[in-house]
Amino acid sequence: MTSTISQPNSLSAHRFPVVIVGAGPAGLTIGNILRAASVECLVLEIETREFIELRPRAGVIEERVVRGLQERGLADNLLERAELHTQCEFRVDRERHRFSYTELTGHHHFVYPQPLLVTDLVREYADVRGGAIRFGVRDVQLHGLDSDRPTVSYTDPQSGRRELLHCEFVIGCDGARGVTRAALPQHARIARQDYGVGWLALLAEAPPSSDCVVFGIHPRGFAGHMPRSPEVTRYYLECPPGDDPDSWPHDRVWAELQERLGADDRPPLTEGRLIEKRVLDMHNYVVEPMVFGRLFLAGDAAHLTAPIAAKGMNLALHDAFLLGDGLVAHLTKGESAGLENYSAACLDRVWDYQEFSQWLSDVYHGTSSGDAYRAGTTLARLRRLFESPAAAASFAEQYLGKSSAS
Ligand code: RFL
Repeated sequence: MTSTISQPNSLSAHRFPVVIVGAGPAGLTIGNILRAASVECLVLEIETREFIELRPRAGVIEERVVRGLQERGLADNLLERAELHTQCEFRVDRERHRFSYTELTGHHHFVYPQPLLVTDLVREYADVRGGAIRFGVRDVQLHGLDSDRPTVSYTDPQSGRRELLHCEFVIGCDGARGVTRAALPQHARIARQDYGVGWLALLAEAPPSSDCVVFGIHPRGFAGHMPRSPEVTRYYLECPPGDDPDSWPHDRVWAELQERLGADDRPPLTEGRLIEKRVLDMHNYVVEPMVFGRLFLAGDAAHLTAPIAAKGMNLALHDAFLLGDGLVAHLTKGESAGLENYSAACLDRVWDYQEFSQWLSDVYHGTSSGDAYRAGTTLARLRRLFESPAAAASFAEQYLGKSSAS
């Protein structure tokens, strides 16, 4: 049960064992795991519920991650509605190279848009499992993280008052632009990698033009085609970092996509209205360790992988499973091994995926780098992928996310 503590200056203070900052896939999954074990927690989110339920982002989810959601009673809608993907395609020099990873491994990808997953998770947390959540909060601040009685304060959007939360654990799930990472001590190690390229991320109101993910490797820049639903397709176009999305009007976008994703034996792409258009600078970071005192980071707050390899949400959910289970074991049974091993257990997989993202970035951006040597080695790497069963098996394992222990 939560309790209210009277405070000077008419501040009301509340007590929750766990305060979670951020209602993305990581924060909501941890909240759901805690509520399933009847642990009280509060989720703080700066946006509205409507906003987070519509924010477009990821789509590709690993089989192992779906199993993790299913084991925690969080995958009913996903299993009913997600599409299964069994292959992807590389287009190089107007030729198509199909890569049937399911044929090679017996495993597949799920495609389920992130807004649908967030909608499922918030409904289950707040409406079914009775979890506490505050939307639209402002100015979240963390205090006393190195003590065993940390507090979190925030401004309530309705009353405009500062609220104070006493807790045992603060869980930082506020993504790449949140505040919890900023609360890290000076000596925290943050390893960074900047690829020096931008991607124009697009959502088109157009049916997919292929039955699978397509990677266009082109001297003018990378292009990607990612089916999201029968009506909506995500596209990517490599562009200079920091480029202005307004310099990419409708006609320019479609001309570039047709050129970079074109294949001699395929009709042109089906065009449609562009409903999202933003430039993402391709960079990564990893915070080590992911725990500081009573602050535990999870998901993009702890590590960012540029959407190059479609791994960010998969990692966020993997963190959430480990941290949610670790918190439940500690708070209900006094077992602390899960929390003590949390950071190390996550970081092995995080670095594995960072390395894959770097490898894939070389493949995607080599021929457009303007460097003849990089272009040559990129094409050699692609030939090896198409011709060598060993290289194909290795790629499939990483692409499906099966290289690390479950
Ligand atoms: P999120 O989803 O960013 O959620 C963080 C939440 O915290 C809130 N917040 C705050 N709340 C309170 N106080 C503050 N001060 C706050 N600051 C922020 C935010 O409003 C938000 O609700 O982080 P989380 O949970 O760690 O989840 C990470 C994933 O969202 C992310 O890794 C993926 O979207 C990455 N990604 C993909 N990952 C995949 O696994 N497969 C994909 O196919 C895939 N495609 C993508 C992607 C990311 C993309 N973009 C936009 C970067 C495609 C794109 C275009």
